[in-house]
Amino acid sequence: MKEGLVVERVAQLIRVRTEEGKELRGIPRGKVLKKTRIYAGDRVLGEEIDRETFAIEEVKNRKNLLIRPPIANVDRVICVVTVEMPEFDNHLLDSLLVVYDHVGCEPVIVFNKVDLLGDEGRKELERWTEIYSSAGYDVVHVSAETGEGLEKVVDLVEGEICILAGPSGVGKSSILKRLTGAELKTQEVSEKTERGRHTTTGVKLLPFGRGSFLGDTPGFSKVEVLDFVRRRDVKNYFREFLRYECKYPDCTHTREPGCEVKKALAEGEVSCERFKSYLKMIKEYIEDLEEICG
Ligand SMILES: Nc1nc2c(ncn2[C@@H]2O[C@H](COP(=O)(O)OP(=O)(O)OP(=O)(O)O)[C@@H](O)[C@H]2O)c(=O)[nH]1
Ligand SMILES: [Mg+2]
Ligand SMILES: [Zn+2]
Repeated sequence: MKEGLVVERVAQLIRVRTEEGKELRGIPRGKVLKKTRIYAGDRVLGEEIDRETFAIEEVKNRKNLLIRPPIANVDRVICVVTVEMPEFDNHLLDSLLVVYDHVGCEPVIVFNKVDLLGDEGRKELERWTEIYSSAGYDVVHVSAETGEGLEKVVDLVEGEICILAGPSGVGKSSILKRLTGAELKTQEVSEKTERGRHTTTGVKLLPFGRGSFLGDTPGFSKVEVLDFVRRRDVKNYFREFLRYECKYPDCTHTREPGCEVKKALAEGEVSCERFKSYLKMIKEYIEDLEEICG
């Protein structure tokens, strides 16, 4: 049997890309459909039954399955944010980092629209870049307008399934267009709702870089971490906290004695912005926060 990747799923239409790069219409056998639905990102096994058709015999186990839009086996999430237009919301980014890490997608932080920044904006960009790089994330500066920096995004991924995520209006679709060269035929994957707005009804993964695939997602303005991650697990997805060993292994880094994370916070090794974001996520407050962070 041959292996293929489901690169498109729109209503009943499935498109499978074979290892040789041929795109065929995927027709799942009845026994497959009894077991599971088929999503973009699924790795499938089957036969090419004619020049246009790939009969799907089996769906391989998924590493993960993201919702909205449904995409399976996502290796990387490219978290797109901006300093300006729209204004940077660090708590929203931190929430994305936690939730995506939790489902097994390695995040990359991309600051887009750097072409818009003046001196003040540049300073902000550098400040946040320092905070996130020291926390242990890859941070890239790009402009979908000028194309600057996008090659660095390509360099970070190879043969991976990636998605673009982030707030509305930060330029996710513009980056997708730049990276894949594809003019997203929105009409093809959208339909007009009664309110006259276009909503995505299908999912498409586009090839880019060195054997990677990229999917777009719609923007959002809020992520409630506790809808996805248990409260006591949130601390495990603040990767800079993992460098410290507190007195109690289940330390929540709030009021426990012998907390090394709080010590690092007081010493400026852990960022106050990140720590405040953590407290907000777990809906906690500590009395000595002002004292430590000012
Ligand atoms: N100056 C500048 N404008 C940009 C850049 N990238 C995108 N834009 C503009 O920002 C606006 C929003 O871009 P989109 O690509 O639609 O943003 P999006 O993140 O896909 O938005 P949603 O789909 O609503 O989540 C558009 O008007 C783009 O032309 C950039 O690098 N620089
Ligand atoms: Mg978009
Ligand atoms: Zn602690």
